[in-house]
Amino acid sequence: MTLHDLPDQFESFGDARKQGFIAVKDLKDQGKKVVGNFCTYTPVELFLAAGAVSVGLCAFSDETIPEAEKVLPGNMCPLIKASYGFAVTDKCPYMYFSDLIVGETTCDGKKKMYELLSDFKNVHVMQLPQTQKDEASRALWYSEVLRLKERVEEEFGVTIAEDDIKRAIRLKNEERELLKEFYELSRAVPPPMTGAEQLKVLYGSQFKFDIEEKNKELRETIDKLKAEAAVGAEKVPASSKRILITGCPLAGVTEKIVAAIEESGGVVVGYENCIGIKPNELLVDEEAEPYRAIADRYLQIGCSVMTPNDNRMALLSRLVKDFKVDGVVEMTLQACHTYAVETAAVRCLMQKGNVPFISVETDYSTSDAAQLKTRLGAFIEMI
Ligand code: BJ8
Repeated sequence: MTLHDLPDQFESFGDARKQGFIAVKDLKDQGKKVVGNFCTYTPVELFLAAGAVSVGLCAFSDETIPEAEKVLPGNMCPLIKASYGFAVTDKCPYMYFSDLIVGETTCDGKKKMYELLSDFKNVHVMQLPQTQKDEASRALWYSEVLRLKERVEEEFGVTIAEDDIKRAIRLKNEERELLKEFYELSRAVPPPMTGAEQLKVLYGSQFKFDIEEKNKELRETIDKLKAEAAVGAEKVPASSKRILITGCPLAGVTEKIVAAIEESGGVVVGYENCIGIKPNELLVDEEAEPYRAIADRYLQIGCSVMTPNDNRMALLSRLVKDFKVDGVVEMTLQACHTYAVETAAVRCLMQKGNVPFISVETDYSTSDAAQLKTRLGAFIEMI
């Protein structure tokens, strides 16, 4: 499917990334500050409260990997190499326009890459605790949120007032609630959209910078899908095997996984990973002290860099039931050790629930597309 084939309710999100390049340049021309980030742990409410624009940086193509490998080891996660490659070549307009780049000490590769990035970009690294349940972790992360607030205020010459941060929290919560309402439409049997269409909206929504406008468009998209379902439109055969995707972030070239599933009689009903459900399930408590509420919310994200990572397991168990899942496909990126090791725990969880499970490892090349199609096709056939 090309972007131009998208039904109109998905169209505006289909080319949002491309349009976002123009939009971010316009915003810079208007004097807006831009903050680039790489990860779901980044508390973007702080940037919005400071009047800055928050952008997700380019990390999903192999285009700049050869350049990155002049510095980074070849046997490293492609997401890290791509991120660094886009920075070093200045081929990512979002990176180019960023006044500040915020990263976190998530996996080893990322935190070491940030050191190199700091040599030529303005980088702030948050010290992310690696466990979620103890008070010391909670206190550390809270202090890191406050340290980021100070950095943003100093960098942009602003003071974030209580009303600013509360408004930013409200807006982001609204966006998350709308995204949740959107992807939960696929709990229906059959779902009202394919997984490829769902992904266009989830990924595309990251490149719309006016949140109020984005929320309006999300509302329209949801309403159109609901209206179509109400008149009995069936876009996906009811017999399609319902697949939940988990693992590393998936977009760009790794959409080959979605294509392999959906060309083999499956339909992706949900994305548990950082492109879909994981970043949107939790809300920031609007009644609590804002910075404490932000810190507590972000620290609960179930990424494999946490030990133990019970929150991912709890979320997966719930999603399998809620989305009436027939099978779970995990995608790990080559040399992502935390997700690769955690595969054993996810497999065990699925075995206990009698849920078919497969884990595939890939990178940002297209050379394994046929092999993935064979493996995922066989998986769907045996469900
Ligand atoms: S919250 S998933 S966005 S860290 S794939 S770079 S973990 S070696 S991307 Fe991630 Fe934040 Fe977690 Fe989400 Fe390292 Fe693994 Fe590469 Fe990864």
